[in-house]
Amino acid sequence: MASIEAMDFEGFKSGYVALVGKPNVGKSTLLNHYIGQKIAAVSFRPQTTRRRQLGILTTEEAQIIFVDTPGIHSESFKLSEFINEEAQYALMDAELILFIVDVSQFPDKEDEMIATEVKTRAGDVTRLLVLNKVDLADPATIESHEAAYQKLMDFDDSIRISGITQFGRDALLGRIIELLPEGPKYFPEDQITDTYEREITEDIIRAAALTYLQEEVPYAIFVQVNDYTLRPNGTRFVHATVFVERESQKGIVIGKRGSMIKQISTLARQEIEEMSGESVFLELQVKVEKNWRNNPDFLRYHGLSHD
Ligand SMILES: Nc1nc2c(ncn2[C@@H]2O[C@H](COP(=O)(O)OP(=O)(O)OP(=O)(O)O)[C@@H](O)[C@H]2O)c(=O)[nH]1
Ligand SMILES: [Mg+2]
Repeated sequence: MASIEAMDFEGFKSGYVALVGKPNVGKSTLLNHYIGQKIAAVSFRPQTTRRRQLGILTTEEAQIIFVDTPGIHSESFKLSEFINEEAQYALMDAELILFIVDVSQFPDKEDEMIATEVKTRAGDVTRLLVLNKVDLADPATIESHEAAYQKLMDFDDSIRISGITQFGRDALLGRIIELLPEGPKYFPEDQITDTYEREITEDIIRAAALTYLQEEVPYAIFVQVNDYTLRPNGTRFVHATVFVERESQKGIVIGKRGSMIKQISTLARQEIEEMSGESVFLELQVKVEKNWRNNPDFLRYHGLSHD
């Protein structure tokens, strides 16, 4: 039997494209744009994504398998190990790496840390520097910041884009397809992600909590969907538990006479409806699970551990 490399795919291209970069640079926003649907949770706060997630785009000429990753960061919870490993694994499997940065900001320690990860783990895989958020900076700033980012490693190419205003996004897609090797369709044409709606729903609820809660509280949250049932009247019934680490956080998440949890629930419900195209009834319950971010049993049970 012929090996995959030797087979003829008649010019069809395919491969895994890792989206890496520090938290909050716009990786998941870009993924949602290319897939044309909100499959990845986005928020204005860093560390919205906690797991690897595929976004699969199939066109006439190519199948691009985007791998969204959590931004590698330097906190020291047991949970952070999992988060950072998720990004590292994505690097090892990729055919192409998009190193995404926020060009409106000067590179910092976290950008350097990720650059080191890419250099040590990705071998000679093609690396594209994606300078995102050009809408937030003037040309002179972009110029000088780009020069600083270029120094992080030897990139094969660089491109300026905005995940919000469309600028450069089509050009980036074209460049990705050019750079991919010939290959098969790894996934059926109509499959757009490897993540079940149920898990996306968990991420959406967590992102809604990130949107409204302050400081450390939203990071102490873990969401588990317990019930995800389509009722005979066509409504999706969702029941989820919002875990926090301390009793005091529970009070904050619920808020005065339930005002905070109501806000979170309203935003989450709208986003779940947008994602699923169904009308949604969402019920949230808040529970304390002491210091779960450092609890190996809890993390393992909920799939947040590679041990
Ligand atoms: N102005 C501007 N904002 C952007 C752009 N791209 C993304 N954003 C915003 O940046 C914030 C973070 O976006 P995400 O897509 O969640 O970032 P991420 O890289 O996935 O972050 P993590 O999951 O935390 O690693 C959101 O508020 C986005 O709306 C852009 O090109 N311009
Ligand atoms: Mg993300």
